[in-house]
Amino acid sequence: MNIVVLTGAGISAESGVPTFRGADGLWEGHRVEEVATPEAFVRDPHLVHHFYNLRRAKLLDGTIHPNPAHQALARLAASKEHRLFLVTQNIDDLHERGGSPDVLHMHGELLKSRCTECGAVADCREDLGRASVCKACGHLDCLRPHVVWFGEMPFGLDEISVAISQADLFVAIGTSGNVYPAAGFVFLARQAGIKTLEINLEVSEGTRIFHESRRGRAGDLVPQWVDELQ
Ligand code: BV8
Repeated sequence: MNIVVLTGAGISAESGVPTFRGADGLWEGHRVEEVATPEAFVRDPHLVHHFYNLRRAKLLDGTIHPNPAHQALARLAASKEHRLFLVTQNIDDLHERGGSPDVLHMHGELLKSRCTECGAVADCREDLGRASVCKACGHLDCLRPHVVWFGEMPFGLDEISVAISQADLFVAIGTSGNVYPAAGFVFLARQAGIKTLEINLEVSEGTRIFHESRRGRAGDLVPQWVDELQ
């Protein structure tokens, strides 16, 4: 079976990565939608760098590890009976650390920087700031997190829609269905006549669109679901 899996912040929640709407989308009193935008970066680059530097440091402080849901998807990727296309909204590296070989980060990656002068994308495991220098072009004060902000075009949309059109099953795991275009993928799947399954802790914005919706923690339900497929 060809399976497309879309994951969101909920799959990393049990690993200790806070979700966006768990704290009703607030960070230090700012709405995430106000901090994660190109306008915010122009208006207050220090605030936006600080937002990502804190999250990057937390991801790298040794307390955050892949959970059984990440590991189950890696098992699915290795199975011979199925072809898995894994796309995540998350910018953490827990799918990779959980063993998934191919992960499409449609909203970018926290552990990468991008140069606004030359476009170079580089690994980034330390704080970024206005004093940062691009190793590719040598410019100063030109690095930003390699993440997709609100109002910016997500990565891989064509690849994702092709994968959905060729899939037998579309599964959304740990996402509230608030953010587009990711939240629209289930409609694409329904239009293509594909079976759709949601695995989520709570009822989401998209629950009623899915053929089946399983309520519970990803760490419990995803390994069960993958076992059912074997
Ligand atoms: C776009 C990276 C144009 C950065 C993120 C006005 C102006 C401009 C745009 C818009 C606008 N109005 C609407 C839009 C579109 C906008 C949008 O959707 N806004 C929302 C707020 C309405 N989208 C965009 O701007 C996108 N770009 O539209 O470009 C375009 C696009 C296509 C075609 C043509 C033009 C770009 C959006 C990307 C923004 N960047 N992340 C960063 O991380 O800092 S989004 C960020 O928030 C995440 O990546 C994620 O996508 C989203 C959070 O969503 P979830 O992952 O679902 O997380 P959430 O906390 O909401 O839910 C967690 C769920 O897990 C919950 O349901 C919970 O119950 C569940 N859960 C919790 N624990 C568990 C669990 N489930 C299972 N087990 C558990 N243990």
